Amino acid sequence: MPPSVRGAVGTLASGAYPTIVRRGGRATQWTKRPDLPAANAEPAIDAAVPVLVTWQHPATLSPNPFPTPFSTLNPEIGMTLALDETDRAVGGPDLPQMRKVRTSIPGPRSRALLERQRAALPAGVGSVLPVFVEAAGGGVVVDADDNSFIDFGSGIAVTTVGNAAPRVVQRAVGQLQRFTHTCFLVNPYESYIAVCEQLNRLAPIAGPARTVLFNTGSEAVENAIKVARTVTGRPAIVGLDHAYHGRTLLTMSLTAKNRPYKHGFGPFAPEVYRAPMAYPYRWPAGPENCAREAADLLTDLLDRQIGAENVAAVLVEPIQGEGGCVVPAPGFLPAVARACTERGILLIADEVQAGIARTGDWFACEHEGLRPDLVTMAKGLGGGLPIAALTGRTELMDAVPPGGLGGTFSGNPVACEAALGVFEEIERHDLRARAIEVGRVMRAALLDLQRRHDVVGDVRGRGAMMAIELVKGGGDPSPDAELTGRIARQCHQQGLLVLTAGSWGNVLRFLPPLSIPNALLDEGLQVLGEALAADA
Ligand code: PLZ
Repeated sequence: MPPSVRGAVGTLASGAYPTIVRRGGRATQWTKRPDLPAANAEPAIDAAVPVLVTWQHPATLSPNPFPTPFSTLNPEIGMTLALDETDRAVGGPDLPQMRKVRTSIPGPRSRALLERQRAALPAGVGSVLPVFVEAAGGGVVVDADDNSFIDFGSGIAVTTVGNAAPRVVQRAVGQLQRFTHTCFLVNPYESYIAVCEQLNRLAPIAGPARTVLFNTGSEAVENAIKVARTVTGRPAIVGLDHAYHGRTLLTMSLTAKNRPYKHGFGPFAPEVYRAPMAYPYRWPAGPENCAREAADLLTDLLDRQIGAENVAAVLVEPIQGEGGCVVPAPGFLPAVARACTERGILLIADEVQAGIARTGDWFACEHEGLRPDLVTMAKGLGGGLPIAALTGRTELMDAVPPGGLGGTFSGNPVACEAALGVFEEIERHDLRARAIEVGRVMRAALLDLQRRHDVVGDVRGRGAMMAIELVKGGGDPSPDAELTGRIARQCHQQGLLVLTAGSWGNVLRFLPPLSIPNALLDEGLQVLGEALAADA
């Protein structure tokens, strides 16, 4: 295999010309350039698509085409390319869109890598499915043994626009060539501002907004609380049962579930309180009473137990992710918002998982017309690169004095470009509409499964954020985590990547990338149906 270089290709500089261009599926057009020798040709490449290119440079054509260090080639070809001796797979939407299981799962290469992992990493780091990834894109994840999985996980709702999405890759690669880091606190750059401008425009905030960038969802939530405490001068933060907000001390304290997130890690941050979640399927007095009763319990917690004058903010996920795609009973969130407004308490919407087009709108808050004071986001924002944001009403965000918000890597320029690429992908492919369509297809299939299997206790979610809750069945709604684990494993064996969730580990959730082709979406749901039929 000749050495090759790989990268996002723009216009090729004259003097350097490719001899081979490989892209996953689509045909590459070739057009001759008169100034090049007839034997060579320059491909007219869709600038948005990353391709695998094998180069011959005029200076190095023979006898060995590749003696020149690539660092000297790079300026001439005008892009960042990595030497790739092994000719590995290229990800993105051109990856063959198919389910393919050709080894046991995990296969031999993944098992060998898992051995290395066990020898090098602590036991506390686990994986849902320990197949080691080589490439991903469209609706598939391809592993080191050349198995191709249908992706119903998106790396936990991150690659919403698709893995290695063309605009994300192209922008990130372009930025890597210019500069990789300055620290925005030292020298600013435009892309950071462009991301903030977009989020100020898109976020469901009433009136003018400001945005600050971070690296992780946890960090965004931490900073939302810093802002809320600064503005109100109050200490207490109220979260909800079944919530997940992160693994840092404060966000872990706000996370509801003990194992595996909190056990042994206390003492936790003080002034964190928890109200019941308006969880319709498990509300004792039935879903019809859920919103009102849950809102009453929240106000009782605020007024009687904590004292509203001590509460800085109420923190809610508009759809709970790790909690099992729990959509709050309709009316609950608006009631929470009213309760907050009446008491001078800020409402923070944690849109880290549900935001950025996943549920069919830019933000899940929009489904109930919610206008929170502060919104956190991460995951889908960077198309796979680590970036997070906090957007809030201007007068709140400006309350923190200069220097009070920041971080060495926060708003890294490569991640900012990736986020701009995400916005472009969402607009270009109308991905909000796509999320609604994906949700329609999934809901219909899941409701059908519920009709056929009484262990499917609940079907819920919005857009491309759907889940089923598995129970004992036969009228017994007790959670069945064992069954859930078995179904997940069976799906994995059959080449479908699904995630589990829920406070009792009995939820299967489905978060496909919006770039998934319909045929794969249907096939994935079919695999799930077969797994249920074989077990339940
Ligand atoms: N808020 C709503 O879903 C992250 C956690 C994966 P970070 N959820 C996935 C794991 O087990 O660590 C999440 C979330 C909501 C905050 C976070 C935290 O985001 O980027 O993982 O810090």
